[in-house]
Amino acid sequence: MNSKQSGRRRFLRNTAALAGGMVVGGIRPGSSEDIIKPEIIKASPGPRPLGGPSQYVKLQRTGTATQGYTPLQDLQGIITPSALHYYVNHEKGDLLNIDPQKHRLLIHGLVDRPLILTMEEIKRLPSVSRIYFLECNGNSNPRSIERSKDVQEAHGLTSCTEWTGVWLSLLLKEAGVKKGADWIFAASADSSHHASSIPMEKAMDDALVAYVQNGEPLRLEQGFPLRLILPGWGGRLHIKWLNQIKVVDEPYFTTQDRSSEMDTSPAGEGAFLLAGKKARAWQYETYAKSVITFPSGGQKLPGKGFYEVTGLAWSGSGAVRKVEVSTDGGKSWKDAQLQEPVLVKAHTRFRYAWNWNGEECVLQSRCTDTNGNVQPSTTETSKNWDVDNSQACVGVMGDDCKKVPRRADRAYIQSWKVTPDGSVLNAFVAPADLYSGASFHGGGAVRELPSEHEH
Ligand SMILES: Nc1nc2c(c(=O)[nH]1)N[C@H]1C(S)=C(S)[C@@H](COP(=O)(O)O)O[C@H]1N2
Ligand SMILES: [Mo]
Repeated sequence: MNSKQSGRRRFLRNTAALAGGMVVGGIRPGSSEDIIKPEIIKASPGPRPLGGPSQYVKLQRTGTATQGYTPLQDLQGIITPSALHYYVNHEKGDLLNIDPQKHRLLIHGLVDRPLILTMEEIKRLPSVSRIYFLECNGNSNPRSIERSKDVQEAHGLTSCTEWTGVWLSLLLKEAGVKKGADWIFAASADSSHHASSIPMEKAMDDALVAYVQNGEPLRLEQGFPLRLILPGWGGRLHIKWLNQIKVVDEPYFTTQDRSSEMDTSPAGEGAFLLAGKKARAWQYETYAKSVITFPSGGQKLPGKGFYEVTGLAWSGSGAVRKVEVSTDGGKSWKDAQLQEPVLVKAHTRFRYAWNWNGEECVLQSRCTDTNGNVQPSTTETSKNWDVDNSQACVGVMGDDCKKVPRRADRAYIQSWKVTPDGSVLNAFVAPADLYSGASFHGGGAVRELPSEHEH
């Protein structure tokens, strides 16, 4: 017996054991007659265009001109292919078409030596490649029962790729940061004038000025030819088409700083008033989070028996330490298997062997990160964030359950309900009265904040 066969036997034996001795669903005995001869496609002479998927593979970013969702349900491992990376582009969703020869990065402000760098000059510097996730602060925002039925539209504003570039700290040291310069202002030339304020501490820590994604130059949607990567921090800060870094002594309260990600929470230090409520200002790190990608909303299980439940977990403040899975709506939890590599500020794949008895059940996953942060249930979420949960909706989101949490409350545990016919549905449990239906960026009116600086 060759090792492949014995390996396969072992796999089937283990799987059968996991399934409690039941026959693994969907696997039948076969013979060589079962093998089908495929059609052969003639190779065309000369160089080929960018590789695309087989005609039988339908992978798609759903969404709109301004935001596109990664099809998490169709992917495995932890790397998001560049062409499927989620995107968020403000204003009309315009993309910049930049000639890299002409692109420049200006580093100025409170520095000893203002610099203007060409792409060539940036690429000559010592480089580094790291795998990091990005997550839009607006991710996991239930939109409507139609829009949030699957994991892609419910949680697909997150992706994970390998970025190559130079540490921002290297560029800042080259320019020489002056004393008292505690912030940077990072900007692009896009039509929405996307810009953000970032503390110097982060800029000097692991901020990356990236020009390569998964081994190839950045895709247009990801900010070709140059972007900022702020590992673990909310997506809106990762300025694409980066052309300016100004070293400053205080935050600039850009439109995005003001309108986007100040979170309503129990009063924190330096809180501002956001729509009449105290808001936690400068909440940068994304939360400990996970979601089951199989089985997930919109999928259908062919019948009872063995399934490998799988999904992704991540945390903006470190690595994933543990993922637990519940198949009974959170009554009991068991540890899932974390698949290597388990990287800091990267998606982590988890797997859980499950034998479905064919009865209705609710699947959930819960992430704990290396700092001890635990992903909250929706009820815990509303408690943590001091919001009224009295009209919470339980069960599959329906017309009577339109009120959903906003912003940071969105690290909640996702529930997928499996019905006896194998259908998988979004069984979201929503704290009520939190969401007005306004779009997530610039949704809430910001009050009593310092006014925006002139850039
Ligand atoms: N110049 C520019 N940078 C930008 C944006 C933008 O609209 N313009 N969108 C931001 C937001 S809100 C997010 S979530 C991330 C998304 O990065 P991606 O489109 O590469 O996924 O980019 C950020 N950087
Ligand atoms: Mo975003």
